[in-house]
Parts: sequence; C-alpha cells; structure tokens
Amino acid sequence: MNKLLKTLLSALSALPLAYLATNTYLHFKHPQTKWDWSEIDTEDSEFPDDFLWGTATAAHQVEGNNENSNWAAWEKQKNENGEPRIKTGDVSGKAANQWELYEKDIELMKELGVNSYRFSLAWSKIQPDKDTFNEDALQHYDDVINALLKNGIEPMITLHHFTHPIWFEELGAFENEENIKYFVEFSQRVFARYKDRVKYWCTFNEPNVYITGGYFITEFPPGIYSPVTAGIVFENILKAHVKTYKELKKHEPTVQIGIVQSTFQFEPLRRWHLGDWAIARISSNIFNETTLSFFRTGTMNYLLPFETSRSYTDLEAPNTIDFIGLNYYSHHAYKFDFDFRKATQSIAVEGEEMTDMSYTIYPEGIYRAIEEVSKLGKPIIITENGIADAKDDRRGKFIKQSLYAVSKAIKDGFDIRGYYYWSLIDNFEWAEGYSMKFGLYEVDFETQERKLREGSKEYIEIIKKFNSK
Ligand code: GCO
Repeated sequence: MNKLLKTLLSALSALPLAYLATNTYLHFKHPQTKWDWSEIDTEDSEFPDDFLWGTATAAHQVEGNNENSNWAAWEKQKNENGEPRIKTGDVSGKAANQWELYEKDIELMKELGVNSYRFSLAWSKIQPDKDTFNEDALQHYDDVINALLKNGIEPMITLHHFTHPIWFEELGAFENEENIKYFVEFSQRVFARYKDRVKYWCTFNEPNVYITGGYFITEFPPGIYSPVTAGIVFENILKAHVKTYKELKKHEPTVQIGIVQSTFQFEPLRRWHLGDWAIARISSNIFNETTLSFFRTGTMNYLLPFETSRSYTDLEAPNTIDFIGLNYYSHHAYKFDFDFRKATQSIAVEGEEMTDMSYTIYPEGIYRAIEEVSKLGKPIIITENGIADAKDDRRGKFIKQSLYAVSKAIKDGFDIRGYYYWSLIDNFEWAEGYSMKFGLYEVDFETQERKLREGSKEYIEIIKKFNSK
C-alpha cells in the first residue's frame, strides 16, 4: 500500500515536468512567427520574369444566374432557427453578371497588367441534368478562354469550386463514393474541349474548407454537423482528384494539374495552456495536414480524438499533382473547450489589425504557409490571397506586405510560380453574402459598374515593375 502511494506521488510530481516539457516542445516546434514590419522595406522584392501574375474568381461568386446548383438551393433555405442561411439574407442572384460582362472584366485585367486569370466552370450550367451537356454553356467558356488568350492572359481553370449541380447533390455528392465517376466524366468532357488552350487546371478548390463549411461549421451545404461524414467526403474528394488527374493526364501530359489547398495557422490562444495547444494541433492536422500528407506520403490521416478517425492510402497520390495551389488568408486562435465546436470558434489573434472577416492581417503567415506546402516537393502557385476591406484603408499595405513575404520566400529558394489576388471584383462571399469586399474593383451591384479601388494600385505598381510579358 505504502509502495503504491509512493509510486502514485512520484508520478504526480512528474506531471508538472511533463507539462512543461510538452509545452516547451510545442512552443519551439510551432513558433508563432512575427515580423517587425517597421524594420522591413517592402520595396525590396524581386520576382522571376516568367511569374504568373493573376487574379482569381469562382463561377458562383461572380457569374450570376446559378439557378441549378446546390448553393442556389442553399441560399434560399432557412436554418433550424428560421434565419436565412446567408448571414445577410442575400442570394447570389445576378452576382457581378460576369456571364455577360466577361469582356469588360478582361479589360479590367488588362488595366491591372495581370497575365493570368483563375476562374471556375459552373458545372451546374454545363450539365444541368445528368444526361445533358449544354452546348451554349460550353460555348460560353470557349468564348471566355479565347478572349483571355487574345488579350495575352493565361487561363487557369478550377473544375470544382464548392458548387455542383442539384442532381449531383441529390445523389449525395461526395458523401457517396459511387458519385466520383460523375465528377470525373464532367472533367473529362470539359478537358477534352479546352485542353488545347488551357494549360493550368485545378481539380478542387479547398477540400478542407468544403468539409469544414459543410460538416463542421455548417455554413455551407449540406450544413449537417458530422465529423464522420466529413472524413468520408474528404477521402472521396481526394480519390476523385487522383482519378481525374490520371484520366486527364492520359490525354495531354503537358498540362499542369494541381489541387488547391487553403492554409490557415491555428494558434493556441494561451501558449502556456496545453488544452489550447491540443485544439490548435488537432485543427491543424484535420484542416492543413489531411490533404498535404496524402500528397506527400500517399496516406491521409483524418483524426478527431474521441469522435472519429479515418485513414486511407494510395501510394500513387504523390505523383498526381504537378503543382500545389495555395490559398492563404490569415491565422486563428483557439481556446480549449470540451466541445470541439465551441473550441474552434475563431478568435482573432490579439495585437493585430483586423480584416473585415473575423481574422486579422497576418502577411508573414503566407511565408509559413509556403514553408508548409513546400514539403510536397512540388511547384507552388499562390492561387488566392487577398483582403476583405470595404473601407479600402488596409488593402494597399496588405498587398505590399504579402508580396514582400512571397518574394522573400522565392529568394529563400522556394519554388513559387505565381500569385493570384483574390479577387478581381467584389463578389458573393458564400455565408457572408455581399457584405465582404474582396475586389480590386468595387462593384455597384445595381448598375454593375466596376471601379478600381485606390489600394489596388499597389498591385498594378508591383506588376508593372516585374511583369515582362
Ligand atoms: C474560399 C474560396 C473563395 C473565397 C475567398 C475569400 O476560400 O472560400 O476559395 O471562394 O471567396 O477565399 O474568403
């Protein structure tokens, strides 16, 4: 008895030491990098001659008339409290009417001086029902691609940017492995049509945001909290990527096909608190690591302790991306709670200026994100980076600092091929509706007039300096 008590006591006395050791380890393994911007000359940047300078949009957010997609249906619904799904009560409606105004938008791109444009295809317009491919819609994207090329702008296509046809949603979308074939078929069809003119293809935009929005935060369709289903969907999307990649590459080995990964850093709110660390690390593993480890090692490990775990291996996966698309916006702080949903309510990191979204301006985070995705050993294209800034009093500085960080990464040897600012024009920001102003151009949604924002001129200046094309 005495002996047992002694062992117990000595185990207990080792606890603070173990706590300290774990904390110290985490602290140094995951530093919260801070740069002293007052010491940095953001003019001191350099970019390669063949750099892709771009802007990005997605079909549902800018085109208008997306009547046939899962998001169109979602926007019209109310949640369990009888409130509209979209916080502002907006529906995407006519959006910025890019469907009709794409030539005007290409003129804006010319004014910016960009040499590339990332946009997505509205699957729901191209394949409104399972057995119909709409020739007019296909022709529309032919026209867009041709107009871009005529103006010296390299198109980059995203095949799936959060939205898909209602018929696909009704079949269970990516919850059902059987349905992968529909996505692959759609991709083959459009690829066959545009591959002679389009060199850059992204299969999926942010599988991690898709599953977080749809099955954790429930602000995206189908809006059902289910970490288990999230894992299934994650796996199926990664499988769909691999299948699509293989099919498409068979027919045109020279095209560049990647997947787009959103990277946020998750910080413990209190760096001394192991509970905060646990939430931050678990979130980062689910959000950042699931996709990255799959393409690095062939194994995806998806784990939410006490709730669900999933592992899937396909050793060919690392050979199914030609580049990694990186979307970077900011970082979040998390505070421990036994309820994971509560614990992952985003807290803005203290001491930093806010964007209009619920996160801060943290441009050095793009460097951290680059370091992280570079472990794949593939070229990196920054497929999105931008700021919601309705007052336009932070955009200019944000652009300069972010591009400085990218340039520093290039100087430090990271293989970065391009940068796409999100977004060309104001648009429908998913759950936030039209309240968030990401555009380099402000859009008056009544008149559809576009107006260059002052802060955007910084982007024009930098491009002018380095874009030799
Ligand atoms: C996303 C998307 C974009 C967003 C952008 C701003 O990350 O959700 O790719 O569609 O509009 O990131 O939040």
